Amino acid sequence: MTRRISLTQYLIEQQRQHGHIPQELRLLIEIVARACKRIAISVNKGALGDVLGTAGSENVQGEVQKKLDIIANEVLIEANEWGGHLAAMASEEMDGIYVVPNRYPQGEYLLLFDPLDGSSNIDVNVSIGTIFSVLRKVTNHRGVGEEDFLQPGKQQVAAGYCVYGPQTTLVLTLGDGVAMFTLDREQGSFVLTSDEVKIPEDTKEFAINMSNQRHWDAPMQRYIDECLAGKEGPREKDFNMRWIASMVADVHRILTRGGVFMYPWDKREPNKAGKLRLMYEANPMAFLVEQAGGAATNARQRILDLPPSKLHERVSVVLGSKNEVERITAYHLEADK
Ligand code: P6P
Repeated sequence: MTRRISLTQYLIEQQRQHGHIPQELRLLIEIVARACKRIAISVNKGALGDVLGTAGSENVQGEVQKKLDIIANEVLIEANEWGGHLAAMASEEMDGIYVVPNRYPQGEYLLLFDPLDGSSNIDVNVSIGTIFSVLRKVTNHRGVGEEDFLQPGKQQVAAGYCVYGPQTTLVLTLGDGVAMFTLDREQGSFVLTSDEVKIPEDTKEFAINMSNQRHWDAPMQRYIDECLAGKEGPREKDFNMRWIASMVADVHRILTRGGVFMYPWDKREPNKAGKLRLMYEANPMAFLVEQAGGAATNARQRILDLPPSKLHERVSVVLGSKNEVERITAYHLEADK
């Protein structure tokens, strides 16, 4: 039975036991968690809070911004800019980086986030979430630029997400396993509800947007065809399918009971590696999944090893139960020979 301790107590105990959580990183995580609580309040208001619908603008991805995308982005910026733990922030909703204003002290961390992932689900009341990734500012020159963010995912010092669903749950890794904290609305604090998150190495559940099937490359077609063939096919077992179209919700299911999630390369956009963003979607989710005993690749290489070339770089994603990710990756490498 997991001890019901608060996020603060958990972080202080982690700091005391392992000594690998500097005070500034603990402060950063607590501030991000507080920002997620504020975002949850806006999300939960729905139609009562004039937060639904589109904002009448587009983000750097060319996607129509929802009102809640912008609200969530502003909450995260305002919560984190004054604390002195950050040098700069980067967001799916902003073209360039946000450097902490000179009126505040600059810290040694870089925070990246997708403030509200899955926002196409907002208006239909399906789970959405905030994804975040923390890097250390490695260069010691005074200024900070976009190039400081372009570090491979294995450099992350922390990563997590908050899923706004039937429960509001914060899922976090600091490089020593994965813990889940459920928001206790009476206390107003995140309470530890799982501290030994482990993804089963095998699964019978896959997550992919099947409507794109005709656009995938051959190895991905092969893998999905084998899953659909079930007991009568080469896998000799039946599979189930889930697709929430909210990465946070699909990944949360996988961290909770296993499964494999795929958003593969698609011939409609041959020059784009994939739909999902490397720096603030794939990297944090890959860190969490690996810390929970799973695997994460771009169908060929470990996601956390990929050297980013630009802030909003896209990537193909295959993540979850280790043996399925390895099979999919093997099919792609075999086809490349
Ligand atoms: P599709 C949400 O927009 C997102 O970035 C991920 O959260 C989700 O997994 C994916 O896109 C859904 O994409 O093409 O199925 O709508």
